[in-house]
Amino acid sequence: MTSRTPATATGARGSAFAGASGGDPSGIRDEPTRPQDATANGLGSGSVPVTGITVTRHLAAAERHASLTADVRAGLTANPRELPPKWFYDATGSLLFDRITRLPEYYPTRREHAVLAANAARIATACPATTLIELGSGTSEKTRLLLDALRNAGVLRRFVPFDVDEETLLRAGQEILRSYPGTSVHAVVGDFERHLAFLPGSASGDSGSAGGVAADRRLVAFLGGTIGNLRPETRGTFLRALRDQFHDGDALLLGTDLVKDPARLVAAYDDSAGVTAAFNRNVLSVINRELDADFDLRGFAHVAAWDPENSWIEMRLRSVREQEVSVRALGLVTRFGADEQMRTEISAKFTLEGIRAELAAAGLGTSAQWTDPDGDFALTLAVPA
Ligand code: AVJ
Repeated sequence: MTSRTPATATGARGSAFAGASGGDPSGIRDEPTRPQDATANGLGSGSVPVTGITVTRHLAAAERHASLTADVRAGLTANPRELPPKWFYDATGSLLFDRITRLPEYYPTRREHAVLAANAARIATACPATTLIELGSGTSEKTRLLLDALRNAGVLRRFVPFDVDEETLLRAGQEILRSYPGTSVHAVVGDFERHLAFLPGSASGDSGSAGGVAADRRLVAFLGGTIGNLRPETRGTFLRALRDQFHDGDALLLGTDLVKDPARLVAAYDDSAGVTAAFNRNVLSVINRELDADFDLRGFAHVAAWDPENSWIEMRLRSVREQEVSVRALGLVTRFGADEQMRTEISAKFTLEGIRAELAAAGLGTSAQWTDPDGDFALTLAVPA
């Protein structure tokens, strides 16, 4: 198809991945989509029209599928079994998460919003960034608080949402384009555990000149407490990778949920309306659909537990009976014992000192730290030490 957008960097994926381990990422194409490419974004029906958004794809559908396949094979054959939380977020999972953020028990989103609303202007003063990069977007309301503050400071030029899900990115990008005329949007489809080296404006992944952005100062926002999905070692690797590509003036804004009464923590992950339970089981629907499996969702119960040793909430799925599951795409048939539990997510909870120590270990100095009045949630602003 001649109308296919050149921004479909499928052919460049190989070099993007080679680049991730030190190769040359120059094969990545970053080109603005054109109006006639409106429906040619590879999303098929239900796709979002794209105009004026530059898209960089590190993670095309085939790569995503290979990654899911590997994760599910490893996870279902491990003992105990475990599935990574990133696979919750298909269209249904993203909608369910959105409902979670409005549940009475799920305080983190509201608390973080409050801390951000109270301090956005200070953040923009401390880091007058021309580019706002948001890792794991879909938090558009909070994004707007930051974009407004940077716009009011007169510095904002570009918004870079970075997410695994292209549809989410494009939808968010369109809305931002509409509300912030004059601001360019450069969406990056990728996995922040693997493609961090290619943030726009960095030495290796720069496309800043193409977007007309020079002397780029970047604020990287990683909000929602999503860093808590990573184990401590992985957090260290991630923070170090981020720090390694920071220039002077760049900063990280990190949102983290804080340790509190375990009853409140557990309630936030086991709401009375059962939305979190549906969100948890949704990973089985994703596997059923994408890997031709036959998980019976009614055969798995939602479990949320506080682990004080590791300081994290764990979500698990408990097989309510002995049952056999077939994952045809893997040629795998596997038996779950009655009451067998499979971990689907960890969500770490932090202390203010603990956050500063983890950042310091990665070469990042804390320049400011704020919480909501109740001390439920923290925002930390950090710069290269
Ligand atoms: C989006 C990863 C921050 O860990 O609180 C919400 C996901 N899981 N309820 C979190 C989630 C269950 C959420 N994060």
